[in-house]
Amino acid sequence: MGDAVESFTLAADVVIRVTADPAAVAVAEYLAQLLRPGTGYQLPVASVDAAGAAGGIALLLDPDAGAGRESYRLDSTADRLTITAPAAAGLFYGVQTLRQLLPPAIEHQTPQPGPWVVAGGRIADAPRFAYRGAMLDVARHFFPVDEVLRVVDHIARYKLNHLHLHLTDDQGWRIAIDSWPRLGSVGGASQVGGGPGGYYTKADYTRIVEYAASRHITVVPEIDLPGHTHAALTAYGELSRDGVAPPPYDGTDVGFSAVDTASELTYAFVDDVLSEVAALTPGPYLHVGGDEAFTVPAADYAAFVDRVQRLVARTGKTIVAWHQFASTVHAPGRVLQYWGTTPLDAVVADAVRRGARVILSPGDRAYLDMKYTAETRLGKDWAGFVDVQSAYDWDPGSYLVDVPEEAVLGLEAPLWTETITSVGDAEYMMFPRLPAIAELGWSPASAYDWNAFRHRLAAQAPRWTAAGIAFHRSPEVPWPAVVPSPRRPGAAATANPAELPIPSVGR
Ligand code: TNX
Repeated sequence: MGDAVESFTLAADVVIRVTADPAAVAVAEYLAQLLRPGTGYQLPVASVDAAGAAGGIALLLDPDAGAGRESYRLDSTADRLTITAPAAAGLFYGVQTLRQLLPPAIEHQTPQPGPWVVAGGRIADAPRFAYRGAMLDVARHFFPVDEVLRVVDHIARYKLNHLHLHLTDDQGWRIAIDSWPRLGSVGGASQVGGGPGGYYTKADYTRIVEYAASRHITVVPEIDLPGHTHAALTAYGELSRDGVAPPPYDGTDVGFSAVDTASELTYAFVDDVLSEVAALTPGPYLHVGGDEAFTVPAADYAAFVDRVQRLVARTGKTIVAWHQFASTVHAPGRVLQYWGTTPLDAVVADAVRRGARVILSPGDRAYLDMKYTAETRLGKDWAGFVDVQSAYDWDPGSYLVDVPEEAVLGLEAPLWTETITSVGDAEYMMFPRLPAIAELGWSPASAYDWNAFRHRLAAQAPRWTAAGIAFHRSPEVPWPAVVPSPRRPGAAATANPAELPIPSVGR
């Protein structure tokens, strides 16, 4: 790779050719939309079967190509750039790699001079983990649909494939439920700091789900139970232990609330809510929280979990819960999300022996709401300060003692929003840690290399700036002194030529 003679140059008349398959054509249209603003080119999409020149860009489905539906191959030669994959998901990740191979100016929303050169060579690529996620807490502060879609685009850029939405908490209930309509209208009308809150209608939620699906991202909805339910109680006091609806809560304490686990009405409520959310959600997972139910006695908690696990099973979904579920009875297929800060958790290891799988979100590694340093204006510090090296320098596959890699479904970076009030704040906490977590999810452990990573990460900065993302300029990363402006026509054009083969960030 890197021989200038072999490079592919995106010319003004380039056509994107694609296998005649609806999902593949959608990826080709997505690629055209990515490239049109910065290049100013028309970039028509045509079938590979159509007559005409064979050059340009081709996205090809080939059932025999690659290793798994998310894998792809990218071949760059002087007259053709080809992405080949067994499924549309792989084509989509190949497109994200192509985007990284193009000059950063491609991220601008107005035409730039180019030239649009991709170094020649072949990349064969596939993810390490099946579950690569990010979480947005829309309960502590509400984020309108358009802002969630912007976050979806950020996570798509780094080949993450799940968006976990923390839809309910003490400070707000954010999803319309037809059978319990006051959850949205009353439970949604609050947030941390006393703002107006808000909630997603079913159409809003579906818009998020469909937009995410168009980026090969599965939405994982979370209804947090039995704690973190104060907002639900403001709407339906009969679900609480004293039967009285409390006033809304706009503080940031945790662990004080719970539904009445002894009441049959609670199970009718849980059944209705989970059924409606499951029906709206095409993805396989339903997250039911389970964290910090400090006011529920252990025996009551265990009995509640047993019933809720059965209710989720009836929806046909796979249950996900925070790792506090680990002590309770096993349910087939259940997934525990680990947010502890120590690799040693005998209860989780035991749950894994009984058949649970895990998603890794260690608080001191993967939590995007932890401050980078003591000076960080936003965030919390209960799990410590998490700058980029801490976020990057660990191995999800071998992190938990007595938990084999086969039990690790993947990892997720959660962004809790007690202190995050805008999408700009969210971006500041995500960048540059989100790409660090994404690389751990995608690349083989043999490719983890902090020193190489921080250089590739530095090269991403102009892309973020072009996309309007204000990021944390961590002193651990050798950022370019000045963010380069779009190159002069005819200037040398290379895409990280010295650094291939390299993992998901900054190919
Ligand atoms: C713990 S992590 C929580 C959340 C908070 C977060 C803040 C987890 C399952 N529960 O309720 O928002 O810490 O960092």
